[in-house]
Amino acid sequence: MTRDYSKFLRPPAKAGESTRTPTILEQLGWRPFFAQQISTEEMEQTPPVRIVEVHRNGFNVLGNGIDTFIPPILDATVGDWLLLDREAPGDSRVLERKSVIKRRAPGSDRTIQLIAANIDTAFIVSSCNQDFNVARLERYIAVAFEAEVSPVIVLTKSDLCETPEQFVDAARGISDLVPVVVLDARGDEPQQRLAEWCKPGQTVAFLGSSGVGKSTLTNALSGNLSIETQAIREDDAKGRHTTTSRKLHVLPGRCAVLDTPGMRELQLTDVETGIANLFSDLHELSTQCRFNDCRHESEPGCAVLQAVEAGEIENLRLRRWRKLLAEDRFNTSSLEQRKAKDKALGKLIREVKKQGQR
Ligand SMILES: Nc1nc2c(ncn2[C@@H]2O[C@H](COP(=O)(O)OP(=O)(O)O)[C@@H](O)[C@H]2O)c(=O)[nH]1
Ligand SMILES: [Mg+2]
Ligand SMILES: [Zn+2]
Repeated sequence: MTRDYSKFLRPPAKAGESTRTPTILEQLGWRPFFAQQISTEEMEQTPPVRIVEVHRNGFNVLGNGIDTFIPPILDATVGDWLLLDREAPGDSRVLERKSVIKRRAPGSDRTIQLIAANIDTAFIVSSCNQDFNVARLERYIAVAFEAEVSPVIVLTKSDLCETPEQFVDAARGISDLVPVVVLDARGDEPQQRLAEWCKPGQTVAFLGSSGVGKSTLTNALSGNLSIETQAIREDDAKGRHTTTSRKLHVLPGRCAVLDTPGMRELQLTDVETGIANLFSDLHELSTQCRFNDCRHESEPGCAVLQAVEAGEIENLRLRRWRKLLAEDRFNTSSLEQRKAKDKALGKLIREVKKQGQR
């Protein structure tokens, strides 16, 4: 009897594909963009590690032969690459990011909350039920565009819906730049349908409201890490929070996957470019308005309103665009005022200290 060893052999390489097994760092998402930022010497003295888990009192980091817990570092977030300072881990340097997803923190003090760094693809998840909301999807897409992360809309619970096409059509109408996938998040479907974005070395994140299937999708991709998912009541489509901390699951031979807790609100801040990318047609038109600061409400010579009147642009879409622009302007300006205030206060404190030293 001859044995079949074929399954132990690697499949033949396709043209342009390297046969080399990715290193541990590469599997964690390491790539030339980060390597370029450091010297060989630094690489040896302060080895790169990636933040894979965020807790109140610190971070879990992974590297080549490193799996450790370090104190929190200001302004670092899950997905960040650090140069690990072994003596003083809390002083480790954060490498420049390829991308960062952020929002305005909930509450009244309008600060920025970092959601994740160095994500390649953001799967924006909604289910084919009452959760589906074009305005909400647009919000996430604008944030992804601004962060320079590629958004993909994932519509879950196709199995519970009689007419998923209706949701797919509405999602496809949002932007030509955003692919749409509809699936049952349980079982094998996600592995196949999301494979294109989940190659080794890639980092993907699931974003969206609670109960839409983010943890179920993470489970499906990882082939059963048994991440807690929770039953949802059919009548009101409301899920409860089950994911408390953000965790990047590094799947050997596959991608790294970030599951996030459902965000009750995704408030925009500093996403002018993201909004312009998403509503590129409206943005383009607005450059032809008579007034530079046209708000496209009732101003004379407004090219946007003219296009709406001519039936070229949907009025509801115009309204959603205006709402996002106004929100972004408001949050961004108050953030700048705050920064200016903090700066002034810092200066005052330094001067008082100086006087005290005299
Ligand atoms: N039938 C069906 N149930 C799903 C699907 N996706 C998620 N669920 C269920 O919806 C509930 C909430 O899912 P979960 O992954 O915890 O949502 P998360 O809050 O976004 O992480 C769980 O009971 C899942 O089993 C799907 O595509 N089809
Ligand atoms: Mg979850
Ligand atoms: Zn206008």
